[in-house]
Amino acid sequence: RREIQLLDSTLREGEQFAGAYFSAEQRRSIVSLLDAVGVPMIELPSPIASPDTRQAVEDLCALGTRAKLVAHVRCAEADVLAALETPVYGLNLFYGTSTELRSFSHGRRIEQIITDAVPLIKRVRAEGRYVRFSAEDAFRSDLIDLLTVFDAAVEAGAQRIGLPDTVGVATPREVERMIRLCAERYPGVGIEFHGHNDTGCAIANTVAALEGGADCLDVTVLGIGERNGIASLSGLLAQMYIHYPELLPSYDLTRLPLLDQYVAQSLNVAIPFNNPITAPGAFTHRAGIHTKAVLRNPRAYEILNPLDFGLVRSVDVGSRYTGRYAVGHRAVELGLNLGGEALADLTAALKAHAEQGAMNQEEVDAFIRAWNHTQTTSSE
Ligand code: HCA
Ligand code: CU
Repeated sequence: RREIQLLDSTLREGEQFAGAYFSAEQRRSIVSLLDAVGVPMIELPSPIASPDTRQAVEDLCALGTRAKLVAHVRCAEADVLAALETPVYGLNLFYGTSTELRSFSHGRRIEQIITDAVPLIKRVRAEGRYVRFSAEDAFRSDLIDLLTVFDAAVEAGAQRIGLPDTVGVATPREVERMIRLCAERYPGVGIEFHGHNDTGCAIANTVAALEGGADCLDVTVLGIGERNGIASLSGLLAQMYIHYPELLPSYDLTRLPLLDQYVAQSLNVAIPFNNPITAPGAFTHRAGIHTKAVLRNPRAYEILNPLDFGLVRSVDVGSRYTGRYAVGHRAVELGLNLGGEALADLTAALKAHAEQGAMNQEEVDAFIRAWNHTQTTSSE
């Protein structure tokens, strides 16, 4: 069976999200919740980033999670040595290889990148730790440069190579092609993809990487990260649940909502209205045609079963698009058994009322009760 690992980078990439800050307690809770969901790899910031971060890496390793914890580390000796002093499972090394990053960021030539990275990869391997080497901004890198650097990294012992779409420029087709090219060129070496969402393709690109042969996919909770972030854990899990359920046996998807809520709360933001699985309306059905079918069989308009995620579906009755099946269903829940004609009248009245604006559940219930009351009193 093919093994695909999700790598969650909420504590590293995620804390690069504008305004994000995770306290020591929040870092611990996030790692524990990720572990409960079953995410197999968790990326932590570089221990050299700050004294608190170094301490956090130590403390998080001490939690004894099932998930393997790796540190995200620049290809600089001091950074690597600091990470090796902590008990992390391995190091995720990275180095910018695009013309843009080579000119405007670190100013190094490809030969220099190799000279810097190779001894560090060997060093990490010599310590018996896992090492991944990624080429930052891979999708704007010259192909020959990219492969030259990867050849050297693999030769030096990197167990996985990473292709981040650092600026979110790639299309799904490009991603699939590049990943396949690398998977064929480096058999026996893992391939990791990390997709930014600048053009809204993060999840699509990450799925394309999976289809192209990647064995490690980077995500964060809610997709938080630099600028507008990367692929979200819930988005990837939704895709895998449908297309690759055999890859999810060790996950507990019912723990996902709590994780998303916890991270949203820690950031003081709401879960995005369009978030896969955990958006407030992700399992709310509204239009009459939809609700009629869903009340017969939810599969009509649901590809994900909310129960598998510990969630429930709801039927929104309070709109001008509502239908008599939905209204009748709610009326029954309120203890009213209306005949066909009465139901048609009630539905018409409710739709007319909703012309002035959407009604919430309480307003709908009050409306149905009041309508029923006038009916019964007027017929006396
Ligand atoms: C960063 C860049 C990075 C690294 C990804 C990786 C990216 O924020 O420093 O290590 O593979 O998007 O390129 O997140
Ligand atoms: Cu990134």
